[in-house]
Amino acid sequence: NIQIEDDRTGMSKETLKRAFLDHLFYIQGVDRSKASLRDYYVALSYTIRDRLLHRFLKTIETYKKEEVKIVSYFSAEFLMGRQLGNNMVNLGLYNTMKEIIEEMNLDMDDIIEQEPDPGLGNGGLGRLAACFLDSLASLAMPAIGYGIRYEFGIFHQTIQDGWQVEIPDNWLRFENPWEIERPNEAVEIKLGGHTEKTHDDNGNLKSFWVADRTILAVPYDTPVPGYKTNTVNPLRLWKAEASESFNFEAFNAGHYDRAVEEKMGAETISKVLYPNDNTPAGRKLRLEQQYFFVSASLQDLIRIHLSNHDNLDQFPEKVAVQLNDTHPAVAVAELMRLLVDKHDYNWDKAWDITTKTLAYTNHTLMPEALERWPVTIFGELLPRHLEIIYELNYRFLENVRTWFPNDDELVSNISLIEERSEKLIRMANLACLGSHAINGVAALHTELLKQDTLKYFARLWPEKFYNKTNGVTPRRWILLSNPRLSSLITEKIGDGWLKNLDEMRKLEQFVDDAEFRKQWLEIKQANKRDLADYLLKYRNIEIDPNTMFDVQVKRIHEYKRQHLMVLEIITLYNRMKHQPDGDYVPRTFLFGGKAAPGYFMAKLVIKLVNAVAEVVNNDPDVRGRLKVVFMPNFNVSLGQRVYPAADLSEQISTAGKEASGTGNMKFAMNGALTIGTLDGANIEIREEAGAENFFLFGLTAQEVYDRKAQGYSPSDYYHNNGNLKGVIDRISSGYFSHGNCELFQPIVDQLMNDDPYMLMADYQAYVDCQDAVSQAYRDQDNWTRMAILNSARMGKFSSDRTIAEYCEQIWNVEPVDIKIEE
Ligand code: DL6
Repeated sequence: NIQIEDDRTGMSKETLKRAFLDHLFYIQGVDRSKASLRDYYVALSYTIRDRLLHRFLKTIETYKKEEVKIVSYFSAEFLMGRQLGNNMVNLGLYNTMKEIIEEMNLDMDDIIEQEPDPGLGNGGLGRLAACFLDSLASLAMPAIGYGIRYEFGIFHQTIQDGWQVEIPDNWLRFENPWEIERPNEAVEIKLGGHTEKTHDDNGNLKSFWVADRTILAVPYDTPVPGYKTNTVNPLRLWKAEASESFNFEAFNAGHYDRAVEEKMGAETISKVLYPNDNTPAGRKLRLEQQYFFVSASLQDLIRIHLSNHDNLDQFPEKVAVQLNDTHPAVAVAELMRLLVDKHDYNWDKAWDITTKTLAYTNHTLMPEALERWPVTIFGELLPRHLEIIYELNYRFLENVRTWFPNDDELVSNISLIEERSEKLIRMANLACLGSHAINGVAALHTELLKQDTLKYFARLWPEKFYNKTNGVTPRRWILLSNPRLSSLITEKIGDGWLKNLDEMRKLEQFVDDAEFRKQWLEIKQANKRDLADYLLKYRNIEIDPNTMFDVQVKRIHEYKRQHLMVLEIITLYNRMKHQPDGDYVPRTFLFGGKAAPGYFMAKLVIKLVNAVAEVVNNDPDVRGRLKVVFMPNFNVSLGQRVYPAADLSEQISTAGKEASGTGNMKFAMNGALTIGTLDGANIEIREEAGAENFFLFGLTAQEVYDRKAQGYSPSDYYHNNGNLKGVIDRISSGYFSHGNCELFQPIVDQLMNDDPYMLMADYQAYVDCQDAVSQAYRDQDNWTRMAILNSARMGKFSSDRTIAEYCEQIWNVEPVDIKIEE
């Protein structure tokens, strides 16, 4: 009996190699003499995809057969990062494939670099969704991610003359080997029009929707494998298409242009991701996008449910829908519409099903970031949903008034409608009303939601509130990004940490082992050299790996305070100019992140960083001791290179503003020490790492609040602090702007007059803390100890822990074993 492995599923080295060459020839149509790096990338991707597919189909078949409860994660953003490396890692094929590639005299990194980084998200919220999908599959939890297949993801950032310039991200220009189009499962989406009344079978008056536009939502599935499980869950992203290729009536009547316009209009809906982070775009097209993917996803779930149930009575027992922020909050009204108008449920039963199905995660405390849709825009697009929202609100406020008589403040704040000159629908209130669970993403954040942002709902339904501190997947963020450190960890404690990050605690026993610390330090040094080589090769940026890498990478936002770091840089610069003979710890300050294209102050901060860099980096007085770099186009793949190379992680937002942060976790896991405020998950990171292994500074959230209440006067700090005055004066004088005193005046004016993010109040504490950092860094051996303890104690911040909590406490779903005959 000779057993030959199937070329599409076999996992042995010989079979993998044969399959790879086969794909090169038959998919790309080239042989080795002609193959480009892209050809190799596509051939390798198909080789890996084949091995995902039979697991994928088996997973779906098992869910159906066993009628298990499924989590559906509704998110307008999934910032997945490159697939190839991650999929090889999760299938346990990375090392074997690397051997094959090297035997063919190729380089794995060069091949992986060919994949466009799919930027279908802005930052933390979208990346969290991607980490969650990895954890769900790794924990063998039945799940589907639902979102939008944007044709253009987040823009590509270039820097010209120090300013951010945006270039469209045409990530689908070449074929995407990871997605599978499923035209048979396309869904119709209605928009616009009006409502009419009719009588139902019992003679009751009933409203129905007469829409004036129909478009098609076509699903594209990307298989998401778990780490060393057979589970491969779908990420289903919807593309908008015209319901017919052309309006033939218009076409035949000679209106060819109108026929084409309609088609293009439909496709616009999934054309581009809005590049706003923590500030809603407020555009009609954005609402169309939200409704489009929510309606398609709910219809899909209902179709799946009805394929083995007679009705939707049991829907909440089989489906848990998580709303990732308010972007999918229209699901509350849409599920009601589908149940009442399409499936003939009475209002109360429909409401029971809706609230048992939905749960809502809030990701922001910034009041301006809470979505509110003008009733006019909403009603034009979704007239029936507006009626449903009014009806929900009427019934809800009636109850509130009986539960809390004469409390007008409560009623007006908890209402779904904000009554201004222009009426607005409060999407956060809609999400709270329609969900059985509401959660924040870090302990402080959840507390502040209860005390402030969502306090009226917390008063009404305290039992609905949960905290679910965020986490990140250790597979992408340690194993794939930091192979050297991963090998060392596995050598010391085995590979159990990859499935249970708490096992990293076992590393603590090696902290007193000088040889281990030496290895640790060498790995950090090698990672720093790698980043330096990469920046030189791909961005023409030179940095010295023998300096401290002090890094802030995240979206550019005033509350995150990239400009506080600039104030520190200028402070050091001034010091070095005044005391050239001082003993300074050489530092490279590295920045990365995108600003929303319409966010003037954030773009000016980027310009400021680059302007300071230009002066500092060209000043021979500070050369070798101080360098400032803005790394253009920070994205997931650059993050994978940056986190493992960092010495110091900057987490310096104004306390009470950052919901959680997740970059803070990635840095700490990879052995960077944190300088940070008591904000978001920093607080919990410090608790875990130990206060002695964390550089803390700044006002607390309560102090920020109190200072503002007392009347905050930022210019006092300028007048009372000579160093701060020196820094501000340097900026105002045009020193960094070729004598142009106007350029950075908006930043200076804001700091002096209003300073909403309290940089002036936190300045001295930050500078002192940075001095303590320098002092600590001089003792490399002790620094390494602290770094080891940071990594060892980050078990809590695995997204596996977060997901296990959601599964148990909010979704009520269980792992499902997927059996594969190899
Ligand atoms: O929860 C993920 C992530 C948090 O870590 C960040 O602190 C928070 O700023 C971010 N929130 C958003 C909000 N966008 N909207 N809407 O991205 O979520």
